[in-house]
Amino acid sequence: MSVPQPRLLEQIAGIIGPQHLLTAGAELEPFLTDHRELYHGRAFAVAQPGTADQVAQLLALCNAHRIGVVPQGGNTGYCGGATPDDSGAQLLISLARLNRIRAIDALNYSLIAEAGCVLADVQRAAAEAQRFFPLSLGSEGSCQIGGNLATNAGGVHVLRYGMMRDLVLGLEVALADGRLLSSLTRLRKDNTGYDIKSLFLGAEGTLGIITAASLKLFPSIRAAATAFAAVRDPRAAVELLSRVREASGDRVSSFELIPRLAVELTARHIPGVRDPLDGVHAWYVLCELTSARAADTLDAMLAECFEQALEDGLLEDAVLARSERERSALWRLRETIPEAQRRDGASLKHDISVPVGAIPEFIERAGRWVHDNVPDGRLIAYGHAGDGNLHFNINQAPGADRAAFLTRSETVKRAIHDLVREFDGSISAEHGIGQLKVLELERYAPPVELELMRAVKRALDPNGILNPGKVLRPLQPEAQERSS
Ligand code: FAD
Ligand code: 2HG
Ligand code: ZN
Repeated sequence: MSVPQPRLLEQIAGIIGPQHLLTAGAELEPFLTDHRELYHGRAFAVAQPGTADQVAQLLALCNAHRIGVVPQGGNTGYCGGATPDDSGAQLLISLARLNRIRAIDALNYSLIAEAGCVLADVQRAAAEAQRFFPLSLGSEGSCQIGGNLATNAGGVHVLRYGMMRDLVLGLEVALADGRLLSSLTRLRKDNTGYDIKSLFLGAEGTLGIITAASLKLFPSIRAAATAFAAVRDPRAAVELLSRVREASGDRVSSFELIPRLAVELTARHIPGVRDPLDGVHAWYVLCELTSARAADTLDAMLAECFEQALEDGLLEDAVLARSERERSALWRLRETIPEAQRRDGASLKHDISVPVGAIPEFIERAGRWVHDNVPDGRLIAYGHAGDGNLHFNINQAPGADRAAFLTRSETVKRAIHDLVREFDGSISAEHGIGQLKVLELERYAPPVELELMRAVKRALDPNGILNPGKVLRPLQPEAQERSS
């Protein structure tokens, strides 16, 4: 830091107002640990700007003094991307005060939201305008649009509507040097040169700080059919997905795979959750069809498809939600799996994807490896099967020693990720890289892709002030790197 701290703090306070600058230890604490409690960092202050211009001015100041900044949204990320390092030399910038919906254009099916808007508030604003914003995650009550954009979040509607990246029309971004990129276009067609906005999506705050976004909306959902079904095995689940897609004219919006253990853990640890089916089954799916047409008979469509699947031996049992209450009970089971896992003990998590059709073989081979090599762990492979995305998690078995179990994490990760590579899959399907997977990215990304990522980082953040050490290791000065 090339400027004495008191002077710097004065300058920051001058930009955002002293009441929005936190410096006392206790005030900072909630910002310094990630949601999973994997990381704890330090920061010399937390700045809470209230406008995009203030964010840009903060960056100009930090760039001039070579001060690292860490953007933070709802702090629900899974990879430690929003947690500062332990130097105490970084400034954490919380986007929470940038929380206005700036505009809704119902005819254009779009809205403009500031980065600090909570996802659930954006969904609500869309609904009030008789429109639908489809991004949906278990953390939607606290994660923010800026965090969703910066991690390119996925969730339970990707199969139908795509990831966050697919829902963006334009962005406003504060750049490292203090310029504000103002590209909040509402256009659906615009082929004027490089798609610059896409650089910031999934960049986890390493290329710029997103201050607002122009987002796509869709027709409101007016009919839904939700079923919880016991399937013979993951192969049957994948076959069922393809049948339901065909039979429903592609109205499947969610298709989540759930193993028996996840049902048991949620029923045990989460108040109000119960097993929706009689009998014990090894695998289940939560399948939802939706339509914008109130007259669509989705229940009948799903029931017919399931009857055939029962006859063909793909399904063992199924229940259809008959009311909104039953529907949310099924979703509660699914959405509380991470919490149930946490309450049950330590877990080793792998957010992986493979082509949808390869899911059964992946589970078979990786599951066999876990069975043979992790005697103190229990596999809970679940998640967004419709997108080929599994949360291939392993929980500590009852009675197992937590510390001893956790020492396995490197070996297990290597085996799972090597297998993912064999399947042409991804070692981070939807949670990003953060600080958790920097070395994994280096290991598995194609070398040319890594070179291009470093070149982009250098071009947009030559002084390396933006979220240093996240996604990529801090870059060496160019000349040094070439000669090394
Ligand atoms: P943070 O955690 O605050 O930040 C995440 C990253 O984005 C950090 O690198 C941070 O520096 C950067 N960042 C934040 N705001 C900005 C900004 N304005 N500009 C630039 N960079 C910024 N994720 C999924 O993809 N799918 C799921 O289904 C899913 N389910 C979840 C369920 C639960 C119960 C929980 C706790 C988390 C879940 N997540 C899921 C992970 C998490 O909610 C998402 O990654 C979410 O998008 C993070 O948003 P956030 O606002 O909390 O971001
Ligand atoms: C989900 O789909 C989240 O519930 C969390 O992405 C996954 O905890 C996990 O592994
Ligand atoms: Zn997920």
